Amino acid sequence: MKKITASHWGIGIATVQDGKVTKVQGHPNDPASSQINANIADSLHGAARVLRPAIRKSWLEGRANAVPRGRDSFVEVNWDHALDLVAKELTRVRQTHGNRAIFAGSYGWSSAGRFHHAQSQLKRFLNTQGGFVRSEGNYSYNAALGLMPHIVGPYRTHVAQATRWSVIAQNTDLVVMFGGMAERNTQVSDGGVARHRMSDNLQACANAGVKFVNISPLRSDAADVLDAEWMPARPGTDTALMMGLAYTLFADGLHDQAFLDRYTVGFDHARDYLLGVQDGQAKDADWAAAICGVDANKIRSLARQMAEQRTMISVAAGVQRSDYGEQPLWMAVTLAAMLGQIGLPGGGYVIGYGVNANIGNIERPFRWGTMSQGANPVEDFIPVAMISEMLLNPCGSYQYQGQSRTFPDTRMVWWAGGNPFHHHQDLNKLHAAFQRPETVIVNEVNWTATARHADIVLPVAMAQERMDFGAGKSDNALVPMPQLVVPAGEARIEYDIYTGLAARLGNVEHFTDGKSAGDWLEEIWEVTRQRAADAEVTLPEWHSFIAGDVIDVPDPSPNQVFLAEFRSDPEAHSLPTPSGRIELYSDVIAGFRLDDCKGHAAWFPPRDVAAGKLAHYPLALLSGQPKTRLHSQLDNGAYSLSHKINGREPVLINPGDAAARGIQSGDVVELFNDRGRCLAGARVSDEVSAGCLFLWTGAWYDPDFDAEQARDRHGNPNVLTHDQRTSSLTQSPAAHSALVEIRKYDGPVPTITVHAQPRFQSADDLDKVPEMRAKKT
Ligand SMILES: Nc1nc2c(c(=O)[nH]1)N[C@H]1C(S)=C(S)[C@@H](COP(=O)(O)OP(=O)(O)OC[C@H]3O[C@@H](n4cnc5c(=O)[nH]c(N)nc54)[C@H](O)[C@@H]3O)O[C@H]1N2
Ligand SMILES: Nc1nc2c(c(=O)[nH]1)N[C@H]1C(S)=C(S)[C@@H](COP(=O)(O)OP(=O)(O)OC[C@H]3O[C@@H](n4cnc5c(=O)[nH]c(N)nc54)[C@H](O)[C@@H]3O)O[C@H]1N2
Ligand SMILES: [Mo]
Repeated sequence: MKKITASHWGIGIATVQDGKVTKVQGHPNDPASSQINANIADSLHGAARVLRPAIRKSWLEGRANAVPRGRDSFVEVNWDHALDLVAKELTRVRQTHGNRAIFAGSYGWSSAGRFHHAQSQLKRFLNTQGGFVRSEGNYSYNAALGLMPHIVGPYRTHVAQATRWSVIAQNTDLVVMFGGMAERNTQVSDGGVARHRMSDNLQACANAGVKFVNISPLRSDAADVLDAEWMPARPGTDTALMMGLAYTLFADGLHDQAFLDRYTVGFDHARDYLLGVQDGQAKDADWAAAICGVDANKIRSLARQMAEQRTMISVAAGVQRSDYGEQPLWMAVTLAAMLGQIGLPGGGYVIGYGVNANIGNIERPFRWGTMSQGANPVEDFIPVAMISEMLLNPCGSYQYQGQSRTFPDTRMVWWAGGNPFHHHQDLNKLHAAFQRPETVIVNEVNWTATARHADIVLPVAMAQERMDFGAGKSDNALVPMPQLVVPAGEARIEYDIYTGLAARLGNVEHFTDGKSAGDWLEEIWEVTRQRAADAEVTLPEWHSFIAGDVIDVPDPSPNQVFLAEFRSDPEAHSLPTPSGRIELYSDVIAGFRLDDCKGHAAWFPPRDVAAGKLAHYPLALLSGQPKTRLHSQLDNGAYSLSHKINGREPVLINPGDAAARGIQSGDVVELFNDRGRCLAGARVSDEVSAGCLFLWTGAWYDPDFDAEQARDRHGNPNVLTHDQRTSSLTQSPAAHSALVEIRKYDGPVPTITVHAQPRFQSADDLDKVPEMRAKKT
């Protein structure tokens, strides 16, 4: 039997046999379906599923710190026991410390589906129980979220307005890509993507003769079809390179003064900085070349080409996921403003092309229905990437958006639908931070490292084990997601878990509104249908939709040009900035008087470099998104495993760097710095520039606590990254700025343990636990 399913990476057609999904293929109407589908079957029925509720042994024994979280064994219990424990613990924490002691930011992508969205379910439940401390922002483009409103406008709105690729194919001569445009990342879109259009759109650009320059440590960040000129710069030096370009424009009189006068404020500050009026340092092409490693003549020549032609400046989100990540964004806007092409078809800048399948390709014509999360009585939040800082510094102070704020005193952490031991930086620090709370609850489908750091693990159903519908946040399709198989073991849908908890806590109606999961689905669909009708789109009723195929709805703005209206009339369509114009100098940010973000774009060397660490750790570690999976999801699936080397995640190393260390393709290698170490599998390739290593994110963290620095056996780059964040303006993650060294690993290659079940206590041992003796029947 074949049935439809949906994931963030696209629609799948699943073959279901004897109650199991045996294969998932792409939808026939998808021009470039994702191979990530090939991970689903093995992981869904895999050895790492959480099958029953489980409690950490020391916590259950009332000796919570006897064995650290992450190293302890677990005791499986029945659902009644687990839900009683959670209800009791939630009540205790609320009564003793108040709801501000509960952190449930719960950042993460979880899986597609409008209703069974893990974070929304958890938040709705906790909002009915007095609330929780949330997190603000994301790991994807947080510096943009925090900076752009000051200088041009809200980032999410703006990225949805990105100039379309069809417009670029028709109008653009030159696309200069800082951080490239990794096609592998356009497999994915938040909430789903029905048709993968990027390959066709890039092909159209190539056919039209658009020239591409790829400024990135990875040659493959530009699709082969583009035949891009590869101009690798040292990681973290894009701001300096852009300044060299900007200086050249100014020195040659190629900047558009009329545009600057009419549409921007503060160019004089940016110009003085470029000229070195205050610090005596001209930021010219020679200065830039010494920092970024690109030849000064190439920089000058590129600047002139950009001024002579219709040029689109593109900045990949990854570029801002680095030290002082606000600066390349601000400098890209400054450079684009100097070129004066902002708002023209195919000119100007876009930040975030390639960050998902749909940016510049498609948008949704109306908003989909959703289940209300209710209101959170707790107002407090933390910037998302301050999780370790918050746990390690209860009541400590920190800077954010010009404010001095105070961390809550967290006693309980609840995570549903995210994997912080995948996504956060400096995992040894996070491991220490996770020892601090009194209780950690994790809802998971698999025994990830995050589940292994919990006290209470609640097993949840995967997308194929529940009924839902898919609709991407920026996609123009609606996808039925019928239930394909029954949940593994005793796993439950999260709605039923919270219903059970709310019943124990005496306010079940508050959570359910008297509805079952099925009732909610029909209601959310009806809202979607109504909004469609308002947009003159007719959708079928629920029962025929869920039994049918994907439904495409129209693209609302196929020819959109970013900031075209502002350009046509900057008064009538002023920007939502303090001046209404593009702020190349921001009085607001200057007024914050921050050491790490001035009132205009400025150059700051990456922190590890500035600290002199190159002497010991000469290689820059990049850790972008993996081609073979979504983050850490389904890492134990066939496609993900097929790319591993001797069971480890592949790390790309340039032939020169490999030869200098006696490393060959296929070797198990050890990457290390003063924060941590991990094993990986070497892939020697001139696809990565000299001086750089590229290790994909998402191999499940598998620490060997008996080894030096709790070496990770598997190849998770976040044991090596730092947790210092971009700047005190936005406190964004800065994973791409880490220096490391690598060597061939000669020791015995350890077995990967994290793809199997954790250690459970045997029944004999259980009897020694008084609580368990009482519960055993
Ligand atoms: N070094 C480095 N680190 C990075 C990045 C980088 O570039 N470099 N990129 C960052 C970025 S951009 C992001 S977005 C983050 C991603 O970080 P995350 O979003 O945390 O990563 P995922 O692997 O998607 O985690 C989702 C988890 O939810 C679980 N899950 C799936 N469905 C459900 C469900 O229905 N219910 C529940 N309860 N759980 C479910 C999955 O098993 C998985 O463990 O990583 C960041 N980390
Ligand atoms: N297959 C797949 N696709 C995905 C995801 C996934 O997990 N798997 N995750 C999705 C998510 S949540 C996000 S946020 C997006 C991320 O999308 P991006 O942020 O665009 O992706 P990254 O891979 O982090 O970074 C892109 C490239 O930037 C380059 N880079 C890094 N640092 C620098 C630098 O300092 N200078 C320059 N010039 N280049 C640099 C790296 O070579 C890297 O390949 O991808 C999405 N798409
Ligand atoms: Mo992301």
